[in-house]
Amino acid sequence: WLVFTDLDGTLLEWSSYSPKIARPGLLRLRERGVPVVFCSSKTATEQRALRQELGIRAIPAIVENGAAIIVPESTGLPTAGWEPAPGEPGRRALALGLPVAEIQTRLDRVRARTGQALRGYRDISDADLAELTGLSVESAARARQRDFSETLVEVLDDETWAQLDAEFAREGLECRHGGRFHTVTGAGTDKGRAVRQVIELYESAYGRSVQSVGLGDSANDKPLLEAVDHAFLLALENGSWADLATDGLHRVGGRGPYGWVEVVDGLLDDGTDD
Ligand code: 2M8
Ligand code: MG
Ligand code: MG
Repeated sequence: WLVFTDLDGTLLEWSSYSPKIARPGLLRLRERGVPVVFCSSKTATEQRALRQELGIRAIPAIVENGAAIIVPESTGLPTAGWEPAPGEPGRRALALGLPVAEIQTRLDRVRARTGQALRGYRDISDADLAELTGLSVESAARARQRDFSETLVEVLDDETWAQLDAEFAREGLECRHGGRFHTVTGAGTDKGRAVRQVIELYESAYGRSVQSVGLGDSANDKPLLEAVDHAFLLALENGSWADLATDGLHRVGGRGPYGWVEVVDGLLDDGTDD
């Protein structure tokens, strides 16, 4: 097995961002040698802090909503031609989207054309973000260290977001909805593309095909769930599910990490190790 998991509202509790509920399942997967790849809007820095908290090392990471993949050299996965990951010794990075400076320039043009403020992480402080999210100020600082995306904190209705999508597309940008906020990357970037790439890395390293499992809770997880063999959509805080029209999706009754545990227990009981 190869497991791809979203973080907020999936592996992590929605309001506290705590990995406590999922932790034992993560450890059991690790004992069984099942790679668990974090696939999230979170930055490399945020994901590194979480791995450290959980004592997890040497695993690929899909960061900034699929805009980059980071792979430790020690995994032995084939990353020839990838760049050294900035600030992460011993890791290689593959950028799939646009650099953040370019995204900001294009967002400025959308601002000018639409008159929308498109308030994002660049416009607020670590303390502001901590207040908006319940993250600690240190965690908020890690969320703001973005290389390939900008998160918009603007509250707008669905119709306005849909109108903006056309403007983003004109600029070669893409905006994905993560539950709380909206993350803008280069067009053609999403969690699914990054997941397919990581599956290929493992398949070429193993010399055979692998069974992939995906877990998520929000609209930005749709491409992730479509890229895997076994897709699990976890319930939201309010007990309902995000409205994703995806074939073959398993809707899990448990909310966030409670659903995550149900799915992982099922996999582990299945007795399959590959
Ligand atoms: C953003 O991600 C969440 C979902 O994971 C969202 O889009 O609602 C990202 O900026 C992420 O880096 C940050 O940790 C999170 C904080 O809630 O918001
Ligand atoms: Mg989520
Ligand atoms: Mg396959």
